Amino acid sequence: GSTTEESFIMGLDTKQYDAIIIGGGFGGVYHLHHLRKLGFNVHMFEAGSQLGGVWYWNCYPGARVDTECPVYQFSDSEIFKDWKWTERYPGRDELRRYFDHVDKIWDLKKDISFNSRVTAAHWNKESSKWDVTVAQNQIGGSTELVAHSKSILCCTGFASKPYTPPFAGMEKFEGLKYHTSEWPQEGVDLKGKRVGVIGTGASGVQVVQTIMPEVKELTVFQRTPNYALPMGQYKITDERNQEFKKNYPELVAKIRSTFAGFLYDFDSGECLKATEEERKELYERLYTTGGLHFWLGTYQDVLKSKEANDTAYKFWREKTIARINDPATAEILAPKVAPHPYGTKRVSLEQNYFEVFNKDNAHVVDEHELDVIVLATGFDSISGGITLIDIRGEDGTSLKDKWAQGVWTYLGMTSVGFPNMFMVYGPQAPTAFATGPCSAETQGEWIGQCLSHMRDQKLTTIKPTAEAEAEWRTHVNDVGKQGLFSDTESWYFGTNIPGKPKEALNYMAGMQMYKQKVWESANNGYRGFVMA
Ligand code: N01
Repeated sequence: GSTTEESFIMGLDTKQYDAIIIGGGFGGVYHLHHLRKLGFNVHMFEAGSQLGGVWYWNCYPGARVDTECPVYQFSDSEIFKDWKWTERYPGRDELRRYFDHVDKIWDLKKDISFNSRVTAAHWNKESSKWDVTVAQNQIGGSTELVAHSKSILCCTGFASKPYTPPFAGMEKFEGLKYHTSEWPQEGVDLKGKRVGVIGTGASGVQVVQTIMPEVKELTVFQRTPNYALPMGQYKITDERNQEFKKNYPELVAKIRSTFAGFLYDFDSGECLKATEEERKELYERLYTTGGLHFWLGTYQDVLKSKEANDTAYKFWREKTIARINDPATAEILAPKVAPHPYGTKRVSLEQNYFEVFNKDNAHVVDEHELDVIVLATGFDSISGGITLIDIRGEDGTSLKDKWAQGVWTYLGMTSVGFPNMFMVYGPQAPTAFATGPCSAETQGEWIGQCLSHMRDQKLTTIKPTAEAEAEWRTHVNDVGKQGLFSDTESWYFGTNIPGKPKEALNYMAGMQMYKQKVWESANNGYRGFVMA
């Protein structure tokens, strides 16, 4: 019989599936729904006790998305129909509620095991299936189960493996310390405390501006300034929600046509060809629009030419130092000489971050006595969440070992030696250069069609060829070397983790080019793959 019939006969109790999804964020949730709709027997394992992925774990004060609504959401109008956003950039709690709402509409929970961390996945040659080991935490202890599946989907997100640098003497610190992504779900009382925040990325900026009013003293340890832009937050009224809904098909079509899955694209002009006035006018408009417009909506050559880039940095710096009272502090937060080109590290959105440093009890420094340390020190990004799992392929080699000197994938979704393993929102795909939901849906449609094709053709395995994989790796890294990004040390290239090879972890040619590439393969008999 067909694969679905087989799974059905075996029954759920034997833990036999067509697909096991690892992780319940945007990627996992979309794939569970989509593959189930296509008739597959799918099950999700999620380490947390609720859906949301990063939006479950990152409950630190001020956690909020940097993508405005109605972009950071699924395109299904059934989901949007009875949902209302309250803010232009929704906060973490609202996003968590959104996941509960999605669960209600798509009826997901019946196929999810929570508090269930996938620790290993080994390809079983005899059965041509994955044996998946799951550690389940329940009240009264933890148990381990092994489930079997024809395919596995790593929907582990790009920021699921927190990174804490090995700070000398940290073990002697007697106060409380938390990494932002491991913040206690019940919260931490910071009132009257001397708090230190290490790291000024997106997480650090949000923590700093949020906890300032309650702490006694705030010390921010900055290694590199964050060229943060004003968020331009505002309330979303009922009327505005209605407008979104009325125009939703057009909005979705637009989102699906842009470079990064936003509602806007880079400006079509060229910075170096524009006059001083034209440039000023554009920068002013993008900056005051709020959000990431002054980054991903500006002239494209700003991210490619140093000369163009300098004009953007100068503009940003002037705007920023005007908000900081003390010139020495201003020089730390927005130095005269840019430490790296503008926008080549992730630009964050802030609400009153720079004003925090006008308070007498806030400092940016090096050494201090503290009660609480907030580790906003980032993640072993993009590949770290996948290699955290002991994944072993055809010849028993682990994916972690295969990737020790660099990431190898074909189309950012598959890897030689690991049949029927798909990665969603992982390395060598648009991932951090596209919005999460847009990536999830783009890759989900491809994976869904691929698995359906295999079912129709009665095929058991799909694996990429070594040539196709090598070609993709070269292409991804060639694209990564274009422009100014690769000159800057950042998690985009893995250089935030000591010993991690420097390489393009994202496919930076944009979502449209990515779609073209993946569908070119599918439409040509899954070129670059061997199916059997
Ligand atoms: O992590 P980061 P993050 N000594 O890696 C510093 C998404 N996100 O959690 O820049 C001293 O960006 C490090 O300094 P430097 C988003 O995509 C989104 O903030 O390496 N400092 C840096 O300042 C984001 O980009 C949202 O010099 C050290 C900081 O720690 C990604 O997740 C919210 C150090 C790490 O910043 C990661 O953001 C939050 C050391 N040894 C996250 N090691 C929203 O949508 C590291 N640092 C709003």
